[in-house]
Amino acid sequence: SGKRLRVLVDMDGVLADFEGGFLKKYRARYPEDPYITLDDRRGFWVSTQYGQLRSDLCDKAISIWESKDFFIELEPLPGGVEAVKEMAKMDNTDVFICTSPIQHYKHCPYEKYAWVEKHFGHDFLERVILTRDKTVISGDLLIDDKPDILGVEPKPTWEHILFTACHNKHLSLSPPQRRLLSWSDDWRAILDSKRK
Ligand code: UMP
Repeated sequence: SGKRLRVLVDMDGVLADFEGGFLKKYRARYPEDPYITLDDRRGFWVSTQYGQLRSDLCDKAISIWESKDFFIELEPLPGGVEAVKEMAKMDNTDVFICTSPIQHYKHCPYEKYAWVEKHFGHDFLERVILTRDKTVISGDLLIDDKPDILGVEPKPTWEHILFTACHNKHLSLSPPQRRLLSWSDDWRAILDSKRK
């Protein structure tokens, strides 16, 4: 059809290595405290699992991503920037980076824009959507590592494609939910499946 496809791509855990960046800085700042290896991560909320490990570790975990330079210094996940740049050049395709900033707004929103500028270029700032509620954003696809994406809109327009991450890799999906295993996986086929 002649209709354009709109793809929403999450940032943390999909384009930027939030989990790896967190663990590295947590261990550097709190070298005497226990930590959770990426292999042992379960559940979307890092702070919840650290709080279960030891109650004081919830606030220590939060202190890491509330710190200046946490978000800007995140490494890109393999193939993500290249895939999104390629997507953005495809015919009849509109791509947006759709990400939820933390409520501690001193550094995070600024650094998210700066990260996009650094890795995608200034023009891509037009493609950034910061929202705490992705259900009110319309699109055909939302590629996101969070298993449950809820908000005020009970029937979002997008199909959620679960991007595999350390914290969600053991989850069994209820059909017809689909996964993208990594950016080496066939993301083009997922886009094509929505163009029909
Ligand atoms: N985040 C937390 N607590 C956690 C893990 C992540 O507040 O335990 C933050 C980091 C990101 C946001 O800014 O949540 C996740 O945003 P999305 O990936 O859903 O866009």
